[in-house]
Amino acid sequence: MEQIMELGSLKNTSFDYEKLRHSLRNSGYAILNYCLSKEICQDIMAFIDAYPVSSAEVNYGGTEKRIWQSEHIHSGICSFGNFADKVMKNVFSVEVKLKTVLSYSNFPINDAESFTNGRWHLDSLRNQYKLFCFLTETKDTTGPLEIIPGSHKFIFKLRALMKGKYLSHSDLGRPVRKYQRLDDAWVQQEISNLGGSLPFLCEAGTLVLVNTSAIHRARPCSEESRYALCAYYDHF
Ligand SMILES: O=C(O)CCC(=O)C(=O)O
Ligand SMILES: [Fe+2]
Repeated sequence: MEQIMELGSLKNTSFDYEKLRHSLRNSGYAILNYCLSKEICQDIMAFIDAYPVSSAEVNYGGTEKRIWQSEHIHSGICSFGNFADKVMKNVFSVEVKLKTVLSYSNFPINDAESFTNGRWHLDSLRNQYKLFCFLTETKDTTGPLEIIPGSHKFIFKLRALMKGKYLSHSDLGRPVRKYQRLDDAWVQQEISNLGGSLPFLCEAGTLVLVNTSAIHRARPCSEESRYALCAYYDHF
């Protein structure tokens, strides 16, 4: 926190944690507005752009660039990581240390079906949390993170499991489970049943805490770009 203050990168540190907990419980996410300044967002974006492609993970035909363990490379990202740990402590009343901060950028994909379909997934069947920071204003067309609120609830997961939508016999011994790439047609039905999906359309510098056992995806980016940070945590 002290380091963040020194950097002058943090705009908003006072949150109604009870309200955040309530939103997480009921909807599977919580939004923390106006956390990082535009300046620090731009500085981190410049770092992502300058980072050699050869050392990054590249996906979606070269349109996604991912830098793992980036908190060890850039001091502003390190500060974000420290702040993320404090947010987790305040929300969950547990002392946790992040596993990594992923820094990444997305540019428009060509609309090959393999890049647009099959994106809905869960990270885990058990409750698990990630803290995202969007470094650019996110719009419908820039590939926002999208969640199906309510799909994190135990009863929803149990029903999906019983219908065989999350696990299948053939998952045994396979690296990818069924819930890591859900059936798009089934997800569309559940979106109607649960009252819609929610793309996070927000100002640059906004943080979103997500229970990633809810159904979610990165919507394909079709225009401009999206830059983000994501603090990863183990189950706790
Ligand atoms: O990039 C995104 O918006 C979401 C990616 C995702 O599914 C994840 O980090 O778990
Ligand atoms: Fe995910």
